[in-house]
Amino acid sequence: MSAIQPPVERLWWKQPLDRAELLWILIALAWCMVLFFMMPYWHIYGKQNLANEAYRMGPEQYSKLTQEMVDKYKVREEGGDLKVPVVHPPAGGDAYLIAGLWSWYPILELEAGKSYRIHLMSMDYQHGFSLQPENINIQVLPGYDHVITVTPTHAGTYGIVCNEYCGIGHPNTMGKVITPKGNPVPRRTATPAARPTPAGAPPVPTARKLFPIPLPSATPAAPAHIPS
Ligand SMILES: [Cu+2]
Repeated sequence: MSAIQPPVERLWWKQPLDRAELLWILIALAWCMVLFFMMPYWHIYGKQNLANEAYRMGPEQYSKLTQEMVDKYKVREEGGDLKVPVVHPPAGGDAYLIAGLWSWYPILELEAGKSYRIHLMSMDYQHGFSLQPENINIQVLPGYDHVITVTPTHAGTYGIVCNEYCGIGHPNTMGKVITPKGNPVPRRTATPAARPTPAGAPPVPTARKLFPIPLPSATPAAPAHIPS
């Protein structure tokens, strides 16, 4: 039988199945089954399949949540004239990232060893979240709040590259995730602790509420000084 010439028997599908043909069909089926069951196996025991969640949400509501996080936890700005806010969200909490034409917003500063729920959504078209050099890749769509739970394992600066072509500014659709060395407490946390507390009043809880991490010994919980 030739693959180029028409079959000798015109009604070839009525011919009995050849033994070799049956054998290859069974081998292919068995391999399909192996790969099928490897998917949940890799998800549970492997390290390459992300556990993620997705929720329907409008881009307006999502951008509102992102802006609320930025206003609450912004520690500085980067990117020169672009003034991209760097946000240090509380460990164990939610962190929002917006993909749009043509940038990622804001820059996230995460602590190594702490887990975060990172939310991703596009404001316009399909974009790609590609975290480098870790090589974590996720499609980002408008209308879907895509949540991944991540724990940065070591300090460094990670680049976010858009890996879904999104137009003329696609090569500029980049962002950043920073995991600082030694997890320095951002300057902002020190401010409420330095504020004098009136005698007898409970300590100002703001710093702990914003960043539930132990404050360094550089800011000792000294009793409030009451001038006599
Ligand atoms: Cu793109």
